[in-house]
Amino acid sequence: MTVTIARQGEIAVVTVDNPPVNALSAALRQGLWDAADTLDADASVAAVVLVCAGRTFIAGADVTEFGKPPVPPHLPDLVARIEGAQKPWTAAIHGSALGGGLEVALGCRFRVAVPDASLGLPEVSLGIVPGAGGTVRTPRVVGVPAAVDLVTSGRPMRAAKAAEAGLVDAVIQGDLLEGAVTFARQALTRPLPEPASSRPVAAPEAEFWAEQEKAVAKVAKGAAAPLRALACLRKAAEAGFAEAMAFERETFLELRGSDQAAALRHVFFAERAAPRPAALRDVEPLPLRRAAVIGGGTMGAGIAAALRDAGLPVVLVERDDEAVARGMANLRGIFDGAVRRGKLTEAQAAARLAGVAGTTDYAALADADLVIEAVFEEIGVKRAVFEQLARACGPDAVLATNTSYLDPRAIAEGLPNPGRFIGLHFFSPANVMKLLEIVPVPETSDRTLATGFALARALKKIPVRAGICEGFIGNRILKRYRAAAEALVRKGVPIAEIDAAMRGHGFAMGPFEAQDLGGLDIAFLQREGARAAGQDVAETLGDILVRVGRKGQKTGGGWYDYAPGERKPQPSASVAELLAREIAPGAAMSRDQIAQALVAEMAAEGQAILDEGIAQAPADIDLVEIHGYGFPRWRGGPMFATGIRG
Ligand code: 3H9
Repeated sequence: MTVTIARQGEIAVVTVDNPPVNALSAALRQGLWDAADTLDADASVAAVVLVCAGRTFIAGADVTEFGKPPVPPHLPDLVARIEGAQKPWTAAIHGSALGGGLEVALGCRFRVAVPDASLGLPEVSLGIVPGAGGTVRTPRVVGVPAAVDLVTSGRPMRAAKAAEAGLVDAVIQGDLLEGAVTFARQALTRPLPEPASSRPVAAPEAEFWAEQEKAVAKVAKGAAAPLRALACLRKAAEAGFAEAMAFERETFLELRGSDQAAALRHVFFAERAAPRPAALRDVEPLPLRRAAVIGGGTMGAGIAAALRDAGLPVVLVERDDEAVARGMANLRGIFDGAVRRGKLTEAQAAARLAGVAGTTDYAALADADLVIEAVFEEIGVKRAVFEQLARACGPDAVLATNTSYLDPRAIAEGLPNPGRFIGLHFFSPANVMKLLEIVPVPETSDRTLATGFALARALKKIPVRAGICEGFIGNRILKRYRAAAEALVRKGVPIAEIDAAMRGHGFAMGPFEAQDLGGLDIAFLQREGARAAGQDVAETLGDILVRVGRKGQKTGGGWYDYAPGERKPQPSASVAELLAREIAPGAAMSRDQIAQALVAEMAAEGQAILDEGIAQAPADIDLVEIHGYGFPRWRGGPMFATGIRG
């Protein structure tokens, strides 16, 4: 049974039990409807508490039903049924009340929640708007500005903040059910508040909406749902309840069938499948209690910060005292930045830093469960590190390299007990970027591999298994993307036009702006290294720029010029002159054609990567591009966008 009814005196307790997350399947909707009928008909019931079994309150509509025709009872009707019940319902919330779950709670006369509960309307992240009154009841309960934030950002809020906003009537310390029953009983002694649908809503001026539109569009970068949600909220503020409900429903149904919603559902399920690969289902990961990082540069410090954020104590090893001090300063910089942005309190930042022991002594690694090497990308340097690790670490410690371009097999060569070796490729800044490429060598044991995935879960990252090739999945596609963008420049498409096309497609930055920000010299040095090793690597346009010192923003110019202290790219006459001989005159391409062409190149490389077994599935490639390279989420990734699925 998904819905059961129990009694505590005159209070009826309706319990929803629909694992894993109590999603509102057709059976659950029917069960709640029947419960409302039963309890309305029972004169001995004075009030109702709605509570959920398992790890969470109702987490929303059942996303797996979205591709199918809707089955009655429809959610908006169910919410109205609960709101119109003859006894007041109180939603007792733990875990997450999201989307349709929050809409059901808004149909209840009261909402109470445990302190760590979160409440939100994340529909826009699925390419839709709330479809059961979320945009209509929320502003009536919390006011328009708070509703705009909840609905257009999709970000949930914690119970305390929800209580401040008026979304939650009481925060329950201690046992939720007991507290909710007491609350419901006491509420019977006071006059009942109006149901949400009957409450008035203060409509802001036109100017407010114009400002919100601008702000929402800026963040949405081409995603349709946030602006459509804003339009629903405006309707809710300016029209009557019934008209606003009809408008919301129409918008919901239209968006549910849209390409963007399909793409976002694809990403939703891919993200949930990624941390738990089927092949490792029965493999127990090794415990992760103490971690270590070798190298305190930007990458090493970022990895150490990520480990600390997950609560692991960290040993940071550098080659001399000065480098230890620099590494610790890098870490302090990261945590100070988090304090400035309001992500950590001073005390939390101090505790994070205090959990890092900087040292030059490999003996400090004796009891580490996991060591991640993030030293200079030079094979000799890395191998020397692993020789020391082999001596210093316990035989079961997982030893990982964060190399981005070297062959992990060469790094692991000669390592005793190589089953514990693995590549863990983080993206910079490592404490922020969600992607983690997990790169086993042939000797890597399943247990080590499972430990890599367990680490990703602990760090709240999206893990993707990658095979061994130059650049693994992400940087290999990046290389192709950049080469394709250069090829367009050679055909005469202006650099700024290509960047504008990719921004227009939903990327935060175009390929040339991004190189100017990150520096052109890294890829250049790599190509030079390959040339020095006798490989036939063609001269790129980027090479021409680096050879005259144009390495990007840090040298005042790369693909663009930059005024001193400015980050705004200005088309460069010197670049035009430097590249003049390489460029054929004026190929005309629309921005749309440019973006399509470049995404097609990414997908073609993705297909090659699949064919070679470097990636396991197209969805993995999509996750790499979305979480590591800024591919617009609402397009589903390059594979999904070009129809390569499955
Ligand atoms: C909506 O409500 C529209 C309405 O406004 C209008 C209707 C008319 N449906 O994330 P986890 C599965 S839109 C189906 O790993 P956690 C998930 O695939 C919806 N399945 O757990 C996974 O399956 P498996 C708005 C769902 O503890 C398992 O549950 N709601 C749904 O880390 C565990 O998931 C949302 O967008 C679903 N709605 O996090 C909420 N949700 O085990 C989306 C999850 O087979 N959900 N599954 O791989 C979440 O944010 C998280 O799941 C949650 C739990 C925070 C609840």
